[in-house]
Amino acid sequence: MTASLYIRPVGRIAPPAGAGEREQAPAIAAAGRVDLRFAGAEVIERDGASVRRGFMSAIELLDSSADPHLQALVQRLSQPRVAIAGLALDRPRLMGVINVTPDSFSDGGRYDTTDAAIEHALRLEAEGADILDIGGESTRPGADPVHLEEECRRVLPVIAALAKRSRARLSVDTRKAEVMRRAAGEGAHIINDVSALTHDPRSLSTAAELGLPVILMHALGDPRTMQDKPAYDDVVLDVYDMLEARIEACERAGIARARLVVDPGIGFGKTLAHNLALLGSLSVFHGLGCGVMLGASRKSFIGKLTGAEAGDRLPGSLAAALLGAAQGVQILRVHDVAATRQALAVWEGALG
Ligand code: HH2
Repeated sequence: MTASLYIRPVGRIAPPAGAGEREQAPAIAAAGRVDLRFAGAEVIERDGASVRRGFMSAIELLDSSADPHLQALVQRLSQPRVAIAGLALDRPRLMGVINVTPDSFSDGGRYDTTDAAIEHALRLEAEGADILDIGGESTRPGADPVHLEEECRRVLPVIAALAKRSRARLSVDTRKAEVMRRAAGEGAHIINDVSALTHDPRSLSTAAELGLPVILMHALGDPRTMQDKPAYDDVVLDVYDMLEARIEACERAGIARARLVVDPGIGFGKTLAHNLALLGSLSVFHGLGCGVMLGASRKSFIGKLTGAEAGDRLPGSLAAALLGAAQGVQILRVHDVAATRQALAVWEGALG
């Protein structure tokens, strides 16, 4: 077995005010972004059970005599990302959550009628959401699956109305190929699948045929059982490898890497320690050559750390969103759009 290589950019450098390109310190620019420059990277090599970690400065990483595998990885990490559904990934974008469900973990039953969901979506757009993520099946731990027709009944009228009334990109949060197909027919622009196109055997070919961008999220197992003692050798590297394998499956099915966004799946088959390790290492996922998304809003790891109930987790959610932005995450999936916009405005003012 050949060793696997990972690089995790560290030490973000704020752009010096007014400095020209040539005055800037040597840095690794991630995902083609001029504002996303790192002083170096943790370089990780995994060979079976052995994991070796070292640090390399940007100067060493950019040296043309460096190891060709390393050079290829730096190249993939650095190249600009293609726009997703016409949305440039050159800064953190906000995806507002619209749960048309009776049982979602933080807002179940609040927006489960078509009118309430549409009104909520338009409010989130007015607050600054670039994408509206419409879901009709809760995937919280222990949730029961929802029948196809019921899921369609929940999400399709909302998507159809928003396609006419909203300028935001619309994503459909589903694990079912037929929901993807019908949602695309109503005007959805993006597929968001928490099973990374594994739950439904037809979803890979359907997504390829529809030609829409796809968000591939990592989950360990099914929502009903995923929190039963989740275990990894190394959570960050295992999630990375699984996402890489799903990207390769998509490419074989005819979905180009440029159309994919990856998401480590906070809370999906992960303990508190797993979630925190992923949040601290998000920049490694740029090495997959796709846009990176984070969904940490109101999740239970915040409750486990602080004791806060789902409705009281905004401060923790904002901290997680900024952790993502600092590591170059391009899409932040959040329930509280206005508050996250404000937090990002302050942060971007200094670092963006
Ligand atoms: N989290 C949830 C649902 N969909 N999609 C992606 N890509 N990433 C996530 O982290 C993610 C997701 C769970 O949050 P929510 O929709 O608020 O809850 P529920 O599943 O109970 O409806």
